[in-house]
Amino acid sequence: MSPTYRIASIPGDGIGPEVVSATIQVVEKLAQKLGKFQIDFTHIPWGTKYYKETGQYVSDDCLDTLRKFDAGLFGAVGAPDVPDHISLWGLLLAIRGPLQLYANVRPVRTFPGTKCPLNTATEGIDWMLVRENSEGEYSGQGGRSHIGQEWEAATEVAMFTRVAIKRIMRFAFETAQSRPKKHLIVVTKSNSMRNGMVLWDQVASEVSKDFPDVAWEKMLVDAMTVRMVAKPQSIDTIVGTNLHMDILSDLAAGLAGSIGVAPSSNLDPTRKNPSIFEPVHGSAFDITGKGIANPVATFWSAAEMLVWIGEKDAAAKLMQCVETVCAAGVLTPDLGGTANTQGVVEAVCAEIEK
Ligand code: GGG
Repeated sequence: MSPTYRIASIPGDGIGPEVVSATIQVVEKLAQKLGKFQIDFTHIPWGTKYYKETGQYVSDDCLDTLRKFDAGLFGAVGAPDVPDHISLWGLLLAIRGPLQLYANVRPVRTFPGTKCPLNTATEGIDWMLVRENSEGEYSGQGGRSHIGQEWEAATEVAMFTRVAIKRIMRFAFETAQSRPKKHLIVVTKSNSMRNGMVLWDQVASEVSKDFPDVAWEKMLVDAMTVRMVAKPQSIDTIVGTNLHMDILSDLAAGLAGSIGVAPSSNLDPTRKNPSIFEPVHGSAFDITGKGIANPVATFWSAAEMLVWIGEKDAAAKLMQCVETVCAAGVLTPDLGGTANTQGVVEAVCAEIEK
């Protein structure tokens, strides 16, 4: 009997519902065409509308709700009339940390239809970015005092634990080991940040001993930005902290051509909890409702989800169809095309049908 996968669909805010709806259409088409598995999407209404109705971004039982699914497909979070730290902590960060989705994996490569904005040296990018996703600068520690007064103060504590560094480092070395170049760059700021970042360097060195076939090096995050622009071919897998990799992955997506095609996976490598897949981009209120959002980042995120749940062939077929459509010039305006979101969906579905 063919398996049925239960997927939580959390479209969220802004263009999230547009790109998630587009993706459900192509994944359902793929499942129907291949006939090897069923996929059952359940809509979960968390987001800013839910917040305005209930006072919170997610339900009280959100973690147990998600645990009923094999995986989640997320859209975006953020609204013009709610402070970003309220929406981000209310939704995404209320899930990633508590579910211990500690490995945020962001593949970046030049994609058919994208143009590298800087120079041709960035063509042929094929990087794997691994972001620690459970602590660091996103640990939620800190506070404000003397609010509104001249001597107002605020702290934002970056908390790093040996356990969390070790598990993300092992994951990163394993990821690098599985790739042809077997090369890993460990990004820190251990010259000025002399506690947590030095612990990162130490743990990297310890873990590396179990991976003698992986060539690795340390790099300061500021120098890494220059290397990404100037020597992109010298990079394969990169691992770094929650904040550093959030920033570097946007830079990487921009260098490869567009954040509109950049996917991400929030993984629990222990598989105790469902992993959640989402485009790197946010809610993009400037284009919400215009029907022109690029669905490719979410298609690619769904392909990563299919790999994770065990449907590698389906994932490969989906990516091949998406790349064929993009190479044929069916592109949304962010890539210089004239197609709308539904036009891309229909082109990909037609390619799946062939
Ligand atoms: N689809 C991802 C999304 O909505 N991201 C919003 C955002 O601001 N994320 C910040 C982060 O991942 O740290």
